[in-house]
Amino acid sequence: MANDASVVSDTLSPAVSKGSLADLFTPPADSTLWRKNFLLGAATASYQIEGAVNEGGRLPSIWDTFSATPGKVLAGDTGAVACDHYHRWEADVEMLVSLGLEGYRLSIAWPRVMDAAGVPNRKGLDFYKRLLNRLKEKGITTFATLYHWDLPQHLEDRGGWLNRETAYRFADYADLMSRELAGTVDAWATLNEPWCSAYLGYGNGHHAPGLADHRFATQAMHHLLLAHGLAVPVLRANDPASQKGIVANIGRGTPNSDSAADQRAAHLFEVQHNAWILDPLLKGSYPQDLFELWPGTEPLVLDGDMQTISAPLDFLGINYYFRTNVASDGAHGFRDVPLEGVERTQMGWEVYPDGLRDLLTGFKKTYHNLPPIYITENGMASDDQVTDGHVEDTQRISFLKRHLAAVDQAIKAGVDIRGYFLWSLMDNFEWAFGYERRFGVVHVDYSTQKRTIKRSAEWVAKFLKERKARA
Ligand code: IFM
Repeated sequence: MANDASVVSDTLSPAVSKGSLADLFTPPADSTLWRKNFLLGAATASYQIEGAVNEGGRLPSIWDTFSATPGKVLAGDTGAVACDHYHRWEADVEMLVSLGLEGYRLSIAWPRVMDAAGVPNRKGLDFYKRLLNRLKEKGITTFATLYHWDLPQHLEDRGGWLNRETAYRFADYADLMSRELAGTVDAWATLNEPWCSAYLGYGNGHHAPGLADHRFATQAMHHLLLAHGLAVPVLRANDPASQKGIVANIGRGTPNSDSAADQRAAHLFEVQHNAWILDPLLKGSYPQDLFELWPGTEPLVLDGDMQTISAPLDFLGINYYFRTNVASDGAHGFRDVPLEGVERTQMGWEVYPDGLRDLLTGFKKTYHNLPPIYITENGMASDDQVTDGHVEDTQRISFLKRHLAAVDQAIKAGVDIRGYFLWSLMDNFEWAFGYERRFGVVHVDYSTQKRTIKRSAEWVAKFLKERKARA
């Protein structure tokens, strides 16, 4: 493949070897991140990197349909080619290994591995088998997510996540995957960010399938969580040695003033972003405040559902990106009040590492059964350019350092955090923002598919090399 990703752990670029930016990334000597059992890896997702949407018997997903609909994705971009990882996976694994990364979190495309009648697609299964086997051979710890938003279109045609039946089809899919891939996956995550699937997909329509009704969002969430709950025992039965969990994106909401109304608004923001998912999983019930925010949206819940949903987890994956400053909207809810003069990323998201620490320590107090945590995504987008073969993504180096410091603080405050995955290994299809927003620690030139290691990746590699040498 056209891959310029040099073996960076042996040949660091001069700026990095000289250590001129040392203070930007290297954690302090007393940081828990130096512990060699703290897993450091990178994450990706199938639709965002694979491409090859019509190859090997893959069926259409809701994101193929959505991105082909004019006006839904910036510049009309689609995941049809993406990073062409389906064809370039071997070089991409080499690149990951060359960076010294210890873990890789990927997702499996449901429409690639099963047809509408539930018949396995051998070609699709073989792709993931080869990939996961290679990662194992290379000593990489593998986290596989079963659902990172690419629902088969044929299921959406029957109601998607609004149809309870989809949860049972998901359990069948989890059964197939865990029988086929047992032994190659260290940790299974059922769902990635059910908040995004339910709210962005069915609540405000910014993501596929593009529906916009809060009643749809709460019902879709219930079926997503049910799908998770039905899948966990199946995964346990088929692949007992692996860990089983789920990945939630969490949001920090801070009040715009000390007023009781704004404090309440910040509370409701966090209920909508965090408790909506974490309460059913860890307490077995939905937070009633959610239905104050969205009156009349209680989902249909059948007997036994909440028990199924709240079965014990081996780990909880946490994805964190930014905070939102909010005020009361004068009625039942909140409105965003963007702060002036704060550091932001290419997404316009505020850089706010304390939010990660505060949420994690808060969850420890709220949920007495909080499972061990992996930060399964954290990172930032910047408008990165390749100049003379390099990408000077200094803001990202600083972002990563500050968020890793927040993780260290949370660990020191007693939260059991076992690892951290950068989002993302490489630039990729950023959903409604297409290819414009670059989250990778590796740059992708989409016209040639050339990969270029960014400075941030060099720094992570340097740290991992040093940590290995000290062990
Ligand atoms: O790119 C996404 C990813 O698919 C899910 N979590 C957030 C990332 C950045 O928006």
